[in-house]
Amino acid sequence: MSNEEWMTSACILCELNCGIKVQAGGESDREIVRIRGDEDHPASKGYLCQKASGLNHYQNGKDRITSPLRRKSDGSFEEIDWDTATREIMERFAAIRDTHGGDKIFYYGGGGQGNHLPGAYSSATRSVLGSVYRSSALAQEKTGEFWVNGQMFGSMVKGDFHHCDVAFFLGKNPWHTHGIPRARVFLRDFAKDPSKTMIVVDPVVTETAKMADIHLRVKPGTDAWMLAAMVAMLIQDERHASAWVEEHTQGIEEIKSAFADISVADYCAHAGLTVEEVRTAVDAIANAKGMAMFEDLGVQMNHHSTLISYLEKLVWVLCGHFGKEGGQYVPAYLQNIAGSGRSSRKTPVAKAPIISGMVPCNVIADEILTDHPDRYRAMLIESANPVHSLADSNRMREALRSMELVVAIDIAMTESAREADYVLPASTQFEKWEATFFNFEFPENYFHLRKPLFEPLGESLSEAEIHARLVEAAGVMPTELVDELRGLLRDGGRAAFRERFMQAMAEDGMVSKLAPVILYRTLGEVLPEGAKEGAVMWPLTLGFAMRDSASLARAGYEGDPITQAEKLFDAIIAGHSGVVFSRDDMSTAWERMGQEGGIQLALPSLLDELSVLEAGPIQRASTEFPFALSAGERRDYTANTIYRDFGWRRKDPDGSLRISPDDAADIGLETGDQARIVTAVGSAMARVEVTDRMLPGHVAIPNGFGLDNEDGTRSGVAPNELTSLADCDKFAGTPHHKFVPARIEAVA
Ligand SMILES: Nc1nc2c(c(=O)[nH]1)N[C@H]1C(S)=C(S)[C@@H](COP(=O)(O)OP(=O)(O)OC[C@H]3O[C@@H](n4cnc5c(=O)[nH]c(N)nc54)[C@H](O)[C@@H]3O)O[C@H]1N2
Ligand SMILES: Nc1nc2c(c(=O)[nH]1)N[C@H]1C(S)=C(S)[C@@H](COP(=O)(O)OP(=O)(O)OC[C@H]3O[C@@H](n4cnc5c(=O)[nH]c(N)nc54)[C@H](O)[C@@H]3O)O[C@H]1N2
Ligand code: SF4
Ligand SMILES: [Mo]
Repeated sequence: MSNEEWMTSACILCELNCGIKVQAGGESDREIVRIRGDEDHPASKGYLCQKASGLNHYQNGKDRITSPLRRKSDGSFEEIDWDTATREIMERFAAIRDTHGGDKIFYYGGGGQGNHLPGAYSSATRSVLGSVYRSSALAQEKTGEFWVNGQMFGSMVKGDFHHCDVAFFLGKNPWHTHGIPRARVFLRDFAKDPSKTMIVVDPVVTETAKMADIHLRVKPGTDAWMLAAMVAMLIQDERHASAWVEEHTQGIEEIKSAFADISVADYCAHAGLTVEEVRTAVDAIANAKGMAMFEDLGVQMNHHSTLISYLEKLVWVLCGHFGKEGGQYVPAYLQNIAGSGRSSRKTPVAKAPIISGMVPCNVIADEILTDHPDRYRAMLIESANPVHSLADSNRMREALRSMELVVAIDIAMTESAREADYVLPASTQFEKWEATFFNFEFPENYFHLRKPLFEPLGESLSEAEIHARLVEAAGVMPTELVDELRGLLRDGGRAAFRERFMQAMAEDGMVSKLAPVILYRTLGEVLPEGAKEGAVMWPLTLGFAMRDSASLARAGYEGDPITQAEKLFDAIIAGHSGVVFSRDDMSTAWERMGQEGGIQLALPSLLDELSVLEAGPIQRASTEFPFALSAGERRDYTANTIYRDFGWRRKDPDGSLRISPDDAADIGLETGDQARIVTAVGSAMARVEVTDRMLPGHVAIPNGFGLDNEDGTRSGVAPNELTSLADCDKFAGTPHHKFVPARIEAVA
């Protein structure tokens, strides 16, 4: 049976969240049987990649949980009802809060690639618990860059790829990982256009590198030397845009003195590149009308990552590629998931810097496995799988087991949920209204609230409902106010409701903190088409209208800010393919920059860090671990752990270990052989793929593999059984997953 109706939603496998059209069918009409791109989606415009066609493996995947679960004394789980679950969970959290302080209750997650509403609703529960420390996957990849952005620009920045004439991908393989809308169409068109230049810096001959005009095949882990050489070339040859720099930046004298004596020849050699290769790239950047940059995991999960984020930005700022077409801009946002980039607090035990409010992922286990009085004692995990995704899975498992209470909110029985005391079943992203805050497009930015395709399975609930119930179970939902607000919505409409709600927030701080669940229980109940979970968007549209009324007006929402916000909110609820909410030109980049006096070039702690480069990269060829293992490469059929079901993979079903022909010959390996990967923390067996994509000394395994099956077996290598907590960046604490010292052994 198949339902002919095409319903609208989005793919949830990467941050792009391309619009999809779906037909349901199969058993009880609950299967996704047909998927095509949604032409009406503002960014993807009908585009999809090959991964989206498997979305039924997410919706009807294995390991789905459909009832609240409680751990029994024998370690197994039993089903309980929601009232018991929410009551017991809040009683036990409250006991920990009252004895040790709410700051001992840690929150991890809040959303994956396609679902950011859980994080918005969970803030209510966290306020009730007094939980102040939190983290998410962003604190093992992006926080170093956020910190640099915060200091240089006072805001996040993005590259204007769709208008640039030079595109620079640094440790990024957009052919597979996207990161820009319609990535493959973009890359093909860009590569064909003789007036445009694509620069790719990657030790691997990736699909993207093959399309590049300039592929700098840097030695693994040495990007810092290459980028320092680039800055030095610009300074020493006086190639930088001096008039522009004079007008828009501060600190050029410090930069001149820091890079005056760097040996360009030595630094290029350290990176395994010739001076001519690097100079060709620098010439292209210096001569570009607009250069757009994307740095990603190849450098962000590698040595000197925060320094690299800084050097990379110096290269294009010195060439004037900010605030002009094809350069970098400051995006409009409804919810700023990147935060301020500031770091004003430290973690309670390890004293690690908290950037943009997030505890570095690599210290979480150490903050738990200690007798320090300030250790985290309980954890709420939501829409994340830290046992699988954070460094040193065994240590994370041990940390969770040692805690007084762990609660996981997930759709599936994951490696992390298995360590929890309670598991709460969330509806899938196709069973509730859901959205991502990962959109940062320019000159128009958009937002897409997706309508559910199916009823929730079993007893599962949306996170909005779960957090409302947790707050109610704690007895702190202001029920009189809720009733009053419901009455106002019924009789007086939105205006009277807004006035009373604003007044209540001004009078009582707790009302502001609980606002998401109060709105869900009031405004959410009267939204068209039952769009309950959309309620939390209402204050976000108001916030944007207050900050950026002009941008909203250019996008077609006229009137005073309140009128604009209400119009935008209604459009978001009604617009099932997404709506454009901002329309900018490059002058807005300058207006949005949170930095007085222009771009700050001189960041003293990172300029000091340049001295560590003087000694050159560490030589490891003759050590116990002679290889740099990239643990977690993205490939055709990887999508974090969103698909737990392996049936969707049409290639590389067990996730091969890629190795260069020279190394394979040395060790005595051929394609199809089994090899053992050994690191300082663990070992694993993998099938070998000999390929000249890889440089000698460099091997790679994919991410998202190694999920545990119910019967105790595991499919493929779980990368973080091999990675270490200690191996991380000294500024942001982000792990060196792309450079795990390893040994490869042939297995008879
Ligand atoms: N297919 C697919 N797409 C995805 C995802 C997925 O799981 N699967 N996940 C999404 C997520 S969460 C993220 S964060 C992004 C990540 O997107 P990317 O960062 O593009 O992904 P990776 O493949 O992890 O790493 C990028 C590149 O870094 C290179 N690299 C390794 N070592 C070095 C080095 O020393 N220097 C340099 N310059 N490069 C190096 C690798 O060869 C690789 O090509 O992808 C998103 N998109
Ligand atoms: N070694 C190594 N480790 C890595 C990486 C690497 O390259 N190498 N990459 C890292 C990166 S960049 C990232 S982003 C992380 C990703 O790792 P995580 O942030 O842990 O997230 P995902 O693997 O995306 O898993 C998302 C979780 O959300 C659940 N889920 C899906 N839909 C819903 C829903 O609607 N509600 C709820 N409550 N749950 C839902 C899924 O079942 C899954 O458990 O992994 C990181 N780990
Ligand atoms: S995985 Fe492919 S189809 Fe899905 S959102 Fe990303 S680019 Fe779009
Ligand atoms: Mo990521």
